[in-house]
Amino acid sequence: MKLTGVELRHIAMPLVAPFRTSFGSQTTRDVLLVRVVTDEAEGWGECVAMTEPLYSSEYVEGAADVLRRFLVPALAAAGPLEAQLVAPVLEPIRGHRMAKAALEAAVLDAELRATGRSFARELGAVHERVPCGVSVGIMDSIPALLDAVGGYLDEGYLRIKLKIEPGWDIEPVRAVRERFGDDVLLQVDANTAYTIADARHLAQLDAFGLLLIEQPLDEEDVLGHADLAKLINTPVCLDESITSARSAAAAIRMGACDVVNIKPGRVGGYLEARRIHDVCVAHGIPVWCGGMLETGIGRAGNVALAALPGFTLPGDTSGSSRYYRTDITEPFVLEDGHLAVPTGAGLGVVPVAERLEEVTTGMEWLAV
Ligand code: OSB
Ligand code: MG
Repeated sequence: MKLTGVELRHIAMPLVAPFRTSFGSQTTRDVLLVRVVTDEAEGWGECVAMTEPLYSSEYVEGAADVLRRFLVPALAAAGPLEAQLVAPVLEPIRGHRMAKAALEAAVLDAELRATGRSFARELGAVHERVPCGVSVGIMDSIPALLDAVGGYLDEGYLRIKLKIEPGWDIEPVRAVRERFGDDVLLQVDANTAYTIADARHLAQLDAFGLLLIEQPLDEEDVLGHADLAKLINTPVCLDESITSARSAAAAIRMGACDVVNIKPGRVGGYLEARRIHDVCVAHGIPVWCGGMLETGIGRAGNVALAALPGFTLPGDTSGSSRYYRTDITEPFVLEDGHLAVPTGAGLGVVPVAERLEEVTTGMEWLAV
């Protein structure tokens, strides 16, 4: 394929309810979409960077800047366009994995559309539908939390993840267990809000039979997670710390994770996400597909990835309605706690033009 140009499109998507984590509260999701146009087809990618650099160092305007100034020019200068070559071509530019992932996804989508293959087929999916969990934000009160969890269970979600932080951890977990019973698949996500000094406190979670505790400590504190894993019985899962197949291999060898959350956007793309999956499978480490409040564009790819054989735990692959009243694509709808893996060429979904116009806040065309 030959690259014709790249569109960077900013959209603002109102969330159905505020989403609060240990790093902040959000009411709107600002998303950067990348549209790659080639001589054969066009493709879409969604950048998972958030408005502010609070989950990771990347943020929407920073991602747009590095795409405009460095990534797109490097790709344009590289000769024939091929998804497998995007990461190697961009490798000299350090970091910026979320920006790189969006560009690679768009190229992969274009390539697969041109050849009529799906993301699922290309990545090695083995299931036609994937079981879905839901990530439940920090609430103002326990009754509000129980209402929210009860609503999601009624909708059919097969696993509940509670966001936790110091002051909102043991009691909310206890309350959910008491109300909904021991059979509910339940896990927690701290988004780095604790230190190793909290080990004894976190060991109180052992009583509740959680599937895992996600990223309790700092992104760089992989060794701390290995120490913590020896002090608590709840399996330790890494999210923020896993940035590549190499970092996953090191974390596993160190004993820092029993489980891995794979987010394609965080690790530089779907192809690196598959390599992380392969490393984890080889080590007997279960993986699940994380989320970053994606629109239907990112969700389509995530659902395809979640259908690989090593994804043995339900992911944060919720239905569109968990996040948005109106998605930019045809909505992903939960059926019996599952989402169907798209089968069409490429991502199998495209933005609905009128809907996209409604939410667009800025657009820029990078001609090649
Ligand atoms: O840590 O998994 C996380 C959302 C934004 C940033 C980080 C995280 C999350 C979620 C929600 O937990 C996942 C989702 O449903 O998309
Ligand atoms: Mg997380």
